[in-house]
Amino acid sequence: MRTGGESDCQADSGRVQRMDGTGERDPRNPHPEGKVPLLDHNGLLVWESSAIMLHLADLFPEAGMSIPHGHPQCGAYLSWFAWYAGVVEPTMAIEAAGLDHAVLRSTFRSTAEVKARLAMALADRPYLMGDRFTAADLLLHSPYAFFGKTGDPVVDAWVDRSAGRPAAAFAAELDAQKIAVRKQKERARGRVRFVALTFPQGSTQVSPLLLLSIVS
Ligand SMILES: N[C@@H](CCC(=O)N[C@@H](CS)C(=O)NCC(=O)O)C(=O)O
Repeated sequence: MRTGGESDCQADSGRVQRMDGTGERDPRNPHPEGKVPLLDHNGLLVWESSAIMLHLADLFPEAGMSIPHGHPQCGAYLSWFAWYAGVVEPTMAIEAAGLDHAVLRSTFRSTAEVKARLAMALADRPYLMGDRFTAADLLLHSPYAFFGKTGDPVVDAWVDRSAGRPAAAFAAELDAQKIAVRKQKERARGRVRFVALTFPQGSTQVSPLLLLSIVS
């Protein structure tokens, strides 16, 4: 893992528009919708947490975070990423908005069904893909590490396992440092950070574990 110094990965901060109307789109942010996270890999832009994680996990196979094509588990591995974007985030947003409609329930299901699905997947294994922590765990556990656990003992134990890794502490420390620097520089109201990871030309030495800092 690279922790700074000669690191060839750069995490940039900036402003985003908040849900409550405060904040503003940052003209320096190349995300097509002005959102975060965004990965800039030698000019290749990748947006959406799922796509960013898949890309980085594939880019650094030596980190052991991905399941390659052709592997018997690659179908499940890929599906968890799409399920996060297509089911987990929408159900959380629908619940937060207090909405209930047959179309929404049928299309996305509910946060309770998401929790039950995770509990079923984790009933006989410590991580989604078995004994090994992968980028699927990194992505899927993140909302619960950030917004609060589920109350289901199996799922919550997995959240603790996933959030308790040294890389999570590293990412939290990185975040804390960046927030401290930002607070010193900029005290204007309604300004929050965006984080874009930038890989200079030809870089190969960046750990995908840094990703936690941009999803949390
Ligand atoms: N599904 C997207 C969600 C991205 C997203 O909504 N990010 C929020 C911050 S958590 C944001 O950038 N909000 C600013 C805005 O909506 O303009 C992902 O996983 O990348």
